[in-house]
Amino acid sequence: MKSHWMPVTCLLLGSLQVLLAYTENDFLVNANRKELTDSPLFEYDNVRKPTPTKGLLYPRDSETREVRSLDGMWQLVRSDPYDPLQGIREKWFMDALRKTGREIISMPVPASYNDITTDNLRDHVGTVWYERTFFVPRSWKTMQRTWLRFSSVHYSAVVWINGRNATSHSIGHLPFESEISGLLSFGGDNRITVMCDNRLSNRTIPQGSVYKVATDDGTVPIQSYTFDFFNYAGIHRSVHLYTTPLLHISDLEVTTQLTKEGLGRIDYRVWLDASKEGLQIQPIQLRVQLRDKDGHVAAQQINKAVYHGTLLVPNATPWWPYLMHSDPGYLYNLQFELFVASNEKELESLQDTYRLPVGIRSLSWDNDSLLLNGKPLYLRGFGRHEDSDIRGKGLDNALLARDFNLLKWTGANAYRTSHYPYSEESMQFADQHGIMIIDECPAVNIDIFEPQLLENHMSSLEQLIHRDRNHPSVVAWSVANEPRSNKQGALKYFEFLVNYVREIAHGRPLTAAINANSSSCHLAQFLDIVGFNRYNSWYQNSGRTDMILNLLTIEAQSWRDRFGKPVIQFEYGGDTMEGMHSLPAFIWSEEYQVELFSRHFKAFDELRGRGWFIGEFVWNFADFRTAQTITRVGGNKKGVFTRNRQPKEVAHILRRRYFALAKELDMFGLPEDLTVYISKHIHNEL
Ligand code: GCB
Repeated sequence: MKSHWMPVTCLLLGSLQVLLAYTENDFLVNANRKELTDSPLFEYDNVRKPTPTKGLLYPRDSETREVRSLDGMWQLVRSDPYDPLQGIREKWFMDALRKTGREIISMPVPASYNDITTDNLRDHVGTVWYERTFFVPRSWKTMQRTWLRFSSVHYSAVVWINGRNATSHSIGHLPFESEISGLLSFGGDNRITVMCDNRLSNRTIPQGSVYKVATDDGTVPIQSYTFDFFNYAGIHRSVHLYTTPLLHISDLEVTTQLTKEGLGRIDYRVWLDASKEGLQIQPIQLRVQLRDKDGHVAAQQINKAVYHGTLLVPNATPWWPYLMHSDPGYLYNLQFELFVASNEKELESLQDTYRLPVGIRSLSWDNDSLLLNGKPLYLRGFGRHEDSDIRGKGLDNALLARDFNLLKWTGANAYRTSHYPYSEESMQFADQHGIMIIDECPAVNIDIFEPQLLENHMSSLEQLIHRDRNHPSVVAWSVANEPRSNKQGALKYFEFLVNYVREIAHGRPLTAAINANSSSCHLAQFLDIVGFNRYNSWYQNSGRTDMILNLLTIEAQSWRDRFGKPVIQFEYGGDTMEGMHSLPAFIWSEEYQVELFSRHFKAFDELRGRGWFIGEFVWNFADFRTAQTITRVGGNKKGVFTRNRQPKEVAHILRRRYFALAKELDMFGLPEDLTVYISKHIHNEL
């Protein structure tokens, strides 16, 4: 049995380390990024690999566990941007935040805090403090442990329960948790306080900088970053309390395979964890049962004192992507039950149960293709953002459901989680609907390569892979988006990074979205699939849709010739104001977006014929908010859908292409509403 019980002293040490990161120096040295871009070349021999994360199973009810949501209305206090650590010095966590005398703002969780109020909280730099109270029943005190789990706080967080430090974490979009049994008042009211810091530095993932500017009202700190989306912050995803028994199943890992004959194979590994009292409990056996959608047992295994094994599933129902099978996204339920010796001699009692949805499929790749269940894939989809009006990057189930309906309406079969890990709920949705995911870590636009950045970058990938490794929908890990990979410093940095990620890749190929040229990129040589972003007839040759076909096919071929790997275009597109029309097409008009897409389609078809071009991804699924710049009208407008999730003209064209591909590649029938009646003589057909 492997225990990762962590004494409170350790937790405190962890928090202290996070707090130490918040010295003024750490941020203000970034003021002059230009100077730092010419940093020396580093050796990475002494770089520490991240300590593997543990636990963090998605909180699920079972006969041995309870889950409570702490979502709802919290209270927020903002710190002085000139003095972000005041609350730490003055110990604001020791009492209710209203005692600070500062303005209390009602703040929904989950949500970004930026677009909720009507004042400049939107552009706040530094820390904000969240607080709420909650009740814990008396019954939770005995025979179980209580855990506190955050699905994501951006960028970093320190958490206190009833004034005592509970946990801390940095890097947004990733979950963290901690046992809080020793900090709670059972049968009473409890207070949770969270300090959230949105400041980015040269060493955060992603990078950014804080510098001071002189304004009419004095000097103020400003945050700047090169990535093209708003740095929303706050408690972005759900907060849960959950209970486990004193000895419980703390972590699970599954890998699956499917043979040509239809035999499914599931290899699993189970980790147990015990509190001090739980160490006395004797595990007797582990029962692993695979149940199909109707609840029938498809395979099972009973292990005594062994916590890994293999289930064989004859005539398995495979997991298939959307539009590759009539029943896509088939999931089994894999049930883990831990039995222990009960008080009465020789009897066993159920100690813990956890159920994990599992899709059975094989994933493999070679120098030409990516294959699922032995079939070469052609990925057609989007780069996206978790972004919406008012909520910012806050999880919103209505938005999630709408987005998946739109994805399926367009006939897409994949998307990239540009440029950070998306919510766990969206990963579950992708599994259920058969949408394939290129799973990206938050390393967007990194450009100052150095050892501490590398440590954080590795950690972001370790946390991402640990969180998502059991999802059948994940078909590749993306290690970065548009790093400055033409710089000399990128070579050793990425060699080290990719070697590390290979050790933990859990059966997925590695890719990245690259914007350097094939001749100067130092990253692509380490990848399994080469992904590039290119804005032909937008950022280059603006207005010239007659300059796409040649340039694009020549570039894709150059990636292929240099690296000999499968190639994907991860981004192409152009900003488009909904409702703006122009004949002939003019940039920013809906007609221009249609023409630009259509020319790309032609290039993609030419490339598909060459046998190694395996995917096309539009930038972007929907319009999204960015920082304020003169090149963005209310945000980035490259969406096929508006920020409100309504189609631009191009959405109908893209839909026709994606369904045409489904028909051509997987013999799928076309939806009836794909074409409209025109006349007896003109068939608006595919
Ligand atoms: C890119 C970036 C993406 C931007 C996009 C654009 O290359 O990867 O984050 O939003 O270009 O629209 O400029």
